[in-house]
Amino acid sequence: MIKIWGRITSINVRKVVWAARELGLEFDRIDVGGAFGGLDTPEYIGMNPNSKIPTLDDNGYILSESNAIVRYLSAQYGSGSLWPEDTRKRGEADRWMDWQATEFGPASTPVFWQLIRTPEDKRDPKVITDSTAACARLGRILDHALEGRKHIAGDTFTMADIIVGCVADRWLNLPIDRPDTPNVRRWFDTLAARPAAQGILNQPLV
Ligand SMILES: N[C@@H](CCC(=O)N[C@@H](CS)C(=O)NCC(=O)O)C(=O)O
Repeated sequence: MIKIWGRITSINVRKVVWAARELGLEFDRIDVGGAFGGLDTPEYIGMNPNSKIPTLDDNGYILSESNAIVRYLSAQYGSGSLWPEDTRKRGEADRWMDWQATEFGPASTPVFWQLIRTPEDKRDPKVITDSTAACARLGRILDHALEGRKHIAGDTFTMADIIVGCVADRWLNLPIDRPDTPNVRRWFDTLAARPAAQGILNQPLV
């Protein structure tokens, strides 16, 4: 049995649940983190030393770090679909997954926290402005990459669309100014229409 630990409101848990659904895997998701708590127990820290979500348990194989989990599930259960067999196509998918983890994810977190998780009277306008501008720059980069491309790593849907799609979801649904990015919008709308993405994309931000 596959178990996924983490509340579904987490962007990083959503990546893993979406990937598992795309792969047609049966799994149990256990609510921990946020108001559910449960991340500080010795048992949980034994699985995830950072006390974060998500954590995967695939029949006793324990893995943390959302992008690593999506890579593992894709390689293990989705060779030739989520996991590109062609090494150059996989390189392309990998680079956008790393770009999410090191660029767009960190750039979008401050404005997300300010507008969604910080009371209005405690917000810092400069943090909001700077983070919004950083996201706009990265959104334009993504838009340029998607010019003439159906998906992030080429013509077919791969693990990279899940990872970048989750951060694009956050960006497109935040109440902030955004540049016009028609390629991002066209690509994102195809992701949001996928059966496995229902309840994952275009959900209320909390
Ligand atoms: N690099 C980690 C980051 C994990 C992370 O920051 N998770 C957040 C939720 S998105 C968390 O555990 N927050 C504490 C909580 O939900 O209680 C990953 O990608 O898995």
